[in-house]
Amino acid sequence: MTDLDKHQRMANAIRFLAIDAVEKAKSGHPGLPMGAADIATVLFTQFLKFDPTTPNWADRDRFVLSAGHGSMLLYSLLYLLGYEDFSLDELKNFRQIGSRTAGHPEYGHGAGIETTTGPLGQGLGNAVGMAIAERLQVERFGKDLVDHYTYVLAGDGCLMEGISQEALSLAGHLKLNKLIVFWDDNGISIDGKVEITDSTDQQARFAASGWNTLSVDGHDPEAIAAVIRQAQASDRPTLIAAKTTIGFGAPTKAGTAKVHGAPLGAEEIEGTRAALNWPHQPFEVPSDILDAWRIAGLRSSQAHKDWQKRFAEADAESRAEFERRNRGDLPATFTKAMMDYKKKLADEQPTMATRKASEAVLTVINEVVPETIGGSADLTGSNNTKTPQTQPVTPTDFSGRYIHYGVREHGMAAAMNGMALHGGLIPYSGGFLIFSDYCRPSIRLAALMGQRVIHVMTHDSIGLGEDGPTHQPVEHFAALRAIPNLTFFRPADITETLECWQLSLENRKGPSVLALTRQNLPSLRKSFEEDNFCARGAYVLIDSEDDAAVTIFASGSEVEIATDAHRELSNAGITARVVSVPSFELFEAQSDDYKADLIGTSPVKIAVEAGIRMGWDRFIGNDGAFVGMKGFGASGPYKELYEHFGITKDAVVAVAKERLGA
Ligand SMILES: Cc1ncc(C[n+]2csc(CCOP(=O)(O)OP(=O)(O)O)c2C)c(N)n1
Repeated sequence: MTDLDKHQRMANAIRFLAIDAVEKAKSGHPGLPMGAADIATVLFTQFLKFDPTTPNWADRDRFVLSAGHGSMLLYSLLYLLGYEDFSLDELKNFRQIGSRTAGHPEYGHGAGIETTTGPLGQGLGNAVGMAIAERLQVERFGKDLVDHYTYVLAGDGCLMEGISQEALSLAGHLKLNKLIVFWDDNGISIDGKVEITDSTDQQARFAASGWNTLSVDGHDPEAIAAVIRQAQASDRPTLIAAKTTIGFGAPTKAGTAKVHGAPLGAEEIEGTRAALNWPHQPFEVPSDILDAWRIAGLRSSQAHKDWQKRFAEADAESRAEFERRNRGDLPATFTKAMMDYKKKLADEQPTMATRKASEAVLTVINEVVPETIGGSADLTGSNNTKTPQTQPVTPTDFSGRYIHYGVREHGMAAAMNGMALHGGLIPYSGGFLIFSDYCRPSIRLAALMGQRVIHVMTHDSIGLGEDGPTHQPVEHFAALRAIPNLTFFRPADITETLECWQLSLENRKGPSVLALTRQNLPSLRKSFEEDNFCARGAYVLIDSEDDAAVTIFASGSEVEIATDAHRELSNAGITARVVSVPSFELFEAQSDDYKADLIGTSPVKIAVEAGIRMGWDRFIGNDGAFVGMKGFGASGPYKELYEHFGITKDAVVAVAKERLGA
């Protein structure tokens, strides 16, 4: 058997596993795996550094299947290479409930899947973050411990999505030379030929953003190997435009949209078996070919051993620190630093905007947690995410800890996911809360994947004032609270800001959003408490000795309004309590008893939040009173806007009195 024969039979093993699994599931996407099998075979058998026996080896090369619909390409590879989590039975259970082989690759379903993909373009964005992470970690731990590539397979769809522009221009700017993207240039998407919708010169586009661009016949293994070698030597990220035929080998459907996302059908499969000379039963891989794949799986075991040796020889401090950061543990000094600062705040009772409070807290955090990587989407001075410890990362210097992401919220959030997935880093970002809409798909994926990324989102309501309704979040609290496994925080003062930061960092299993104000807020927590009150999601800030006639629930900047109203109600002889609600999600996680006690039995329940009502009925019931927004905001000085929209102490007092008949 010639090398070429062997290559083709190995690639055909991928093709037929994909064909057979899609056929058995009666759904899926055979076209991409069939078209990209040659690229994948060359990459995985000759270049990619990985060890199936230790899938999470920190210095492995990363492979991201950005075109996640081609999931059977990845599952076939993982099975053939000998990854334990991907048995033949798993492939036979493709797309079934509980299998590791979901419709699209799901991070956490099995070791070997580096990220969840399916929403096109996200994988490309993640890969940029992974490549940034690699460069950052090289600066911190040296080439002996960190030296890997990030490879991506992206389709036409990934490149058409807007996120691709943010991702590629960021990567080009940062000169991420160890990022290598294969573009599966098959000219086909779902509606037919790509030319019916797009006529971009993709290579010119990438080149314009500082990429190295190469092209290759995606079915010629020698040419593919040569082009990867060239890409590896580049001083810039590389796009490899690989001309392929979607559904390669299918006699009537190859090269057409028919093979993109539907089973081939018995007749076409028979024809494909004949055309590719693959006379085997469904899911059968001849033993010589399976052996060849398994041997390919062992290819990097020596590289892994060498790495282990270098790791063992590293100094004890670097070893311990490398392992701690990769495990995701916070440093032992973290809790004490936070406690000390909390005590100081209780003494000093500062008045400041929570965005400023966040900066003050971050200055404490960044001193003791060296793995945080800050940033902002061109709003550094507004988001207050940069502290003295975080010098900017530049194309030539990755020793810094602060990324100027540019005006690229979506690219930023996707890259942050990639950094978190890479391991060893805790990314946090800055942006305006209103533009959470611009990066929501990546935030959702962070939640789905259970990744610790922290989004500082400032200018969180009409309280931002003059910039007006285009910049004033109204529905965003509700929209973010709706994402499962995302913790949305809206702290009311500096102490709550500290507590919410602490909770965000301690939550390894999901992302957090901190919604922070532009306007000043007083300290509302009057005494030092070791307990993290925000951990309960909602807590009684001001209690009443007797059964309270009124309970006022509020979040963020409106807690001040609630406390002012409380004072006036008390003066009028009306018993009231104030509940601060920094996080709906953490409240829901409390015991039923806690929740029932907290909501209480006041005949009048009022919620105050400068957003829409959605979600607050949980606290105040259908018949509760809501003081907040009903529609979009307006442009004007913020105090006047609060008056204009009736979100005031007087409004709260008035509704309380009216309902009490007082
Ligand atoms: C953000 C997003 N929009 C739409 C889809 C639905 N979708 C899945 S694949 C696809 C076409 C992709 O075409 P291409 O990347 O060329 O893949 P190929 O046809 O080569 O497999 C579309 C629109 C998606 N998965 N993600």
